[in-house]
Amino acid sequence: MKINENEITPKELFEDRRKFIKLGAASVVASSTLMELMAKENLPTPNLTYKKDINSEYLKLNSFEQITSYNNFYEFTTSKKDVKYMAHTLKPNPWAIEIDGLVEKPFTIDIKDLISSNSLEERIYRFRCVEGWSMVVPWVGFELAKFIKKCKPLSDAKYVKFETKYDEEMFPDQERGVFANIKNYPYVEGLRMDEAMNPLTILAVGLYGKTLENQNGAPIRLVVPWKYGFKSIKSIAKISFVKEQPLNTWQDIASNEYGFYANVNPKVDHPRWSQARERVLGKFLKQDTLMFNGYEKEVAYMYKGMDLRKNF
Ligand SMILES: Nc1nc2c(c(=O)[nH]1)N[C@H]1C(S)=C(S)[C@@H](COP(=O)(O)O)O[C@H]1N2
Ligand SMILES: [Mo]
Repeated sequence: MKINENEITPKELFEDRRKFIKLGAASVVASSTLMELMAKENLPTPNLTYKKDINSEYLKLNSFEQITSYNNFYEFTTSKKDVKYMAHTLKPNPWAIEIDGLVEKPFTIDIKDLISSNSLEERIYRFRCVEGWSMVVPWVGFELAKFIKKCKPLSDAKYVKFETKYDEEMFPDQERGVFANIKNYPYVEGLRMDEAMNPLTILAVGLYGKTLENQNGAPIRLVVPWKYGFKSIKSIAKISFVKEQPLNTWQDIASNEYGFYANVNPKVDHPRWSQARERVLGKFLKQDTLMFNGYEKEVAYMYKGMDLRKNF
């Protein structure tokens, strides 16, 4: 699969796929290259146009199958394996996103317009859940900072608050509330303005070149790679610019266990388990968890002088 261009379109990829399907049929010996090409056939058909990530760290990607089959999305169920079978009730199109709070002028934008008004790029990031598992995901999206500039926040906007859509037909647990933990739907998350403006923070609309599957937070979700996964709120319907630090869903549930910052930190354990190591999806052995999930160089300056044990 030779793609030299920086810009790749679904059409180019598709034609490339056809080429090696032909190669496969003509080939008698299953060479390792051929096996690799065939493994790549498990990829979804891409439908987004985006700039590729050069993957300068040579991170090994988790498969599309892994990323889309093991999910935390409590609006459906607490069973990570079942989310994908339940998520069909989510209807991500049309989908309005409301911008309000401390901005020059509140507005609403549909996901289609939001996507077409931003050039998309791939971001290959480590993703670490507070529960101790992790993966590497090729997200497709755009920098939140670029969108924030268009929102024209006022100078007293110190935090950005995100909310998942509230719709009992789409999200069965919002109505039933049987999965105990979350009583106060919708799911809420927040970032300090500098964290929201950090170039690593993205709004993701796809992965592996395809629009997000429902189970991964269609049609748009936050991705903050140096923080535990629960900060990366899914299926966002509202973004508010606020003065005070928002109370996020997991703080609301157990503030002694989940803080506002939730920066990945191998030295600060969860009260009930160690955070020193993690299991990458699909791997048997655990590996060391990295400070700020491996993004220390890019983000540590924002927390200088802060006690990371208190501000967990
Ligand atoms: N709305 C909403 N967003 C959410 C969650 C959720 O339950 N509801 N779970 C969080 C947690 S704990 C994790 S680890 C990630 C999981 O993302 P993934 O399923 O795409 O891997 O989503 C986060 N965003
Ligand atoms: Mo998580």
